[in-house]
Amino acid sequence: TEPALAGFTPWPADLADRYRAQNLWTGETFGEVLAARAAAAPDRIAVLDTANSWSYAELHHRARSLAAGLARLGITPGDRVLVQLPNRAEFVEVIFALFELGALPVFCLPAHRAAELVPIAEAAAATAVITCRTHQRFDYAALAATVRENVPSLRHVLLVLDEGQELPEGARDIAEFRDEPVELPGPSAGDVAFLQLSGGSTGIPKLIARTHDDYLYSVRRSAEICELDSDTVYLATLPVAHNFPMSSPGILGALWAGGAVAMTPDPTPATAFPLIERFGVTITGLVPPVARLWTERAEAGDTPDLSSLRILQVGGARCQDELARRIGPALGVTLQQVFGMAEGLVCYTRLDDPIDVVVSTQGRPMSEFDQIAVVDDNGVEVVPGEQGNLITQGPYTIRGYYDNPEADARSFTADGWYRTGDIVSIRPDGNLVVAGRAGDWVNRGGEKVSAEELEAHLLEHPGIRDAVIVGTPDPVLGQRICAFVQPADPEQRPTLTAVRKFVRERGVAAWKMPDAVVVIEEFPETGVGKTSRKELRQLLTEGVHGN
Ligand code: J2J
Repeated sequence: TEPALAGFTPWPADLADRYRAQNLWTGETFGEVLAARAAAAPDRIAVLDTANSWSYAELHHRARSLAAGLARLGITPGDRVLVQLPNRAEFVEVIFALFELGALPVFCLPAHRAAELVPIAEAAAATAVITCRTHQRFDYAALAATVRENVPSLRHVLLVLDEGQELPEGARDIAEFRDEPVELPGPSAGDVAFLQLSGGSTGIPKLIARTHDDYLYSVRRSAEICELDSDTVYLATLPVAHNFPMSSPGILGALWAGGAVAMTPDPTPATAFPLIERFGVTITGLVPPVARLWTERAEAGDTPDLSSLRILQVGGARCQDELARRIGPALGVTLQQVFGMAEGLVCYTRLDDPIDVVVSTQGRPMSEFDQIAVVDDNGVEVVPGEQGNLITQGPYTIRGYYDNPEADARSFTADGWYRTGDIVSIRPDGNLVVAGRAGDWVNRGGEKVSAEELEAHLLEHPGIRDAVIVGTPDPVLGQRICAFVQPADPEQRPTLTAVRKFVRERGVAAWKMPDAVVVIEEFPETGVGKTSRKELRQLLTEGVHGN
């Protein structure tokens, strides 16, 4: 059966047949997986947050009950529903209710505002939004109302309310829709399960349609690689709607394995460390800036008991070797690097890899059916080991964005490979090293400087805690090199002269010397906690100047 959703680009039939024949695509849906786990171990804990502890039976009942209520409200299979919730138990209830019903969650981040949500809702032609009343003093209900005013297809605003919170006019409380469960036809495994958002999009948002079949395969394979089982407690530390904490192996991997999902409302050590102790967390995933915070906190000593934590994953942006070396010893964990993308391909270092692989590479594809190639700007494969553009296809990598032919023309080759936009090299042992984004090069008068490479040098400076390199316009050179640095000690601000001297003494080519150093206390972040180069460039155009 072919998926019915218009705007979805299916896999070529021969490949789809092969993925089914090899039992990569098993024909199961997320709703069926939850039903099976609830039948096998009804009393086992499925979801934990600071306010709730739900068994598999309870989660399953809640999902079926809310699915019935949403159907009564008029939400139908195939409808798109924006879900904008912080890390809390109801997130899991809501997405499984939508899966039961065959409606498609559109995974928005708590950091998104109207400028992001309106185009997303339009591109998805969403009919409803499910969000909370407030979180960290931001009024999400008001934001949802704004989105509804601007997007004609959007009819319903549904809110998860806390004790004592009032329902604003025009919105409904999801508690009113926890009906008696009913039999629903439900989706089939080849159907699109949800829409995920592409990382760096400008203009029309790039929506990523993933099917139950393809996504479940990636979740299952990820859970195997991370050795999850029913004793697993996965802590969702990053915003849970992001593809990494969702599926690599994330909350869905933990549930697939019959383990528990725990939620932290924010990723700071002050909040997350006590929750690790309280819930007995065994695995979590972080972006590098958060991993740095955790490592520094642990190195300082006197933390809650973190001994249950066995695996710490780092991904989403390049983890510098310098930080990677410190994580395992500081936190008493096995480090795993994860290089993935919402479009599909996910690479992992394996738990038994030698330390050199874990510290210096971003791992290798999770599946033997993933195909990867490194090509030059003309699409010709580079000499093995050389850097180039990573392209990929496989059993869980999309063949096109949702209803976006323009983006497809840029991001996919004629024969359907996804152009990741990442510059990588593949080592003889098969592990990938990410050198940067195709765009993260400063082109200084024709001399190209990898931002990542220069950042790695700056991080070796004892006075620098973290560093981000961006190119800034220059009338003569085209671009010049600006180094944003966070000082290790706020009283000791590194100067341009000192930084240049340091880099030069490390034996780095003269044309890679920073032209400016800007000291700032905090880096602006994208919704998921990655440092935002875009906003740093914006800061420069707004007149922040270096020395
Ligand atoms: C360098 N760059 C990385 C890494 C992602 C697991 C993990 C991460 C994501 C994710 C994900 C990187 N080193 N370790 O979806 O399932 C950059 C690359 C990539 C882009 C994708 C998952 N890990 N990146 O980050 O869709 O540039 O997915 O193409 O948000 O992040 O971003 P996103």
